Amino acid sequence: MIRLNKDKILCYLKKNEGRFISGEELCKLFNISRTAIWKSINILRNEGYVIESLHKSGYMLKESPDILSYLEIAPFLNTNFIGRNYLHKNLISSTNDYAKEYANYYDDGTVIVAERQESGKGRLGRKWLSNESNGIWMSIILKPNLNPHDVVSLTQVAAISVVNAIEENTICKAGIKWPNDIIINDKKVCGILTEMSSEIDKINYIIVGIGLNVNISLFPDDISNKATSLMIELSEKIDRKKLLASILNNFEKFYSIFLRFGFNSVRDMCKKYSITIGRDVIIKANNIEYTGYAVDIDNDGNLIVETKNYGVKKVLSGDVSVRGLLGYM
Ligand code: BTX
Repeated sequence: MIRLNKDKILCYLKKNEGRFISGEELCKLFNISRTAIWKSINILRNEGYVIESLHKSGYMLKESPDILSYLEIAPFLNTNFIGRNYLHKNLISSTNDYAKEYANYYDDGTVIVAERQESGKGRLGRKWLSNESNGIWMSIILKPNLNPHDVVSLTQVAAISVVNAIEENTICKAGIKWPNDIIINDKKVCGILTEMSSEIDKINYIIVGIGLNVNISLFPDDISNKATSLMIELSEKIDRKKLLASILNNFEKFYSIFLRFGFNSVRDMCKKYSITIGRDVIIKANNIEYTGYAVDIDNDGNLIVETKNYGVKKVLSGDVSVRGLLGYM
């Protein structure tokens, strides 16, 4: 993974944070010239690293920038395959679109992270605000041996991973609006967009796109009443690196359980965090809209809704609005 001189040097400076490392030591260690060292240090400085240099003492790393590169998140990552192939982009149109374009070339578990997206996507052609470097905008490429029908439940596996990561890193209480939104205090803090390429009974690949609002301080008027960020909820900046690694750690754990034992093995957790069960809901699916009361999530991950006019309905997908404090959301 670490191929570039600047990355090797950065790794070494990180290991020795707070200590000067001489140019000579770096030259010997990586078998490169002093000019190459100096060039690499300048590249790192341009990336935002604060590196002090002192004549005769060498270089010391003083501060790392708030970026989600592999070297920044790796110290917190304890996965075997999720995120071990990792692409970090400064600006991209959409991590999901990029992942779809190159999915055939990348390994199972590859993660694409962007600092900013120009055309972040929600479901059904909707837009996802993600044009600044203040959230976690990423896609995970998966190549499981699953039936295409299981993909709805996979979205919920991603959702419980995000909720657990939020719990591990903050004091926020987050819930899941079935199947793909993470909600805090009745507002959306994260959306999940799962896309796939499949044949009738075989999946070629699945892209799980996760958009988590971390350090956004203000939303545009059109979504300010329904969107929130962790920073807004906590009135403080959150460490995106630890949070991202924590999402991937949780995802590998729950995804592995899910692949081995099926959705039933994570169903209790999905129910525990659900803000949909026990609430009035409006379902929009296939151009039909109906109201009802959400009673359960079944063994396959479907939402079970008791309706007035259509009896008990099993909802496999579609847009679900939940009645909350601020009306339906
Ligand atoms: P969704 O269709 O459920 O939600 C989209 C709707 O949410 C928008 O129509 C808007 O009302 C509102 N919205 C837009 N931006 C935000 C935001 N930042 N926070 C809260 N609400 C917002 C949810 O779709 C799925 C979103 C997935 C986003 C990720 S980011 C990484 C990956 N790449 C990509 O292009 N999409 C996914």
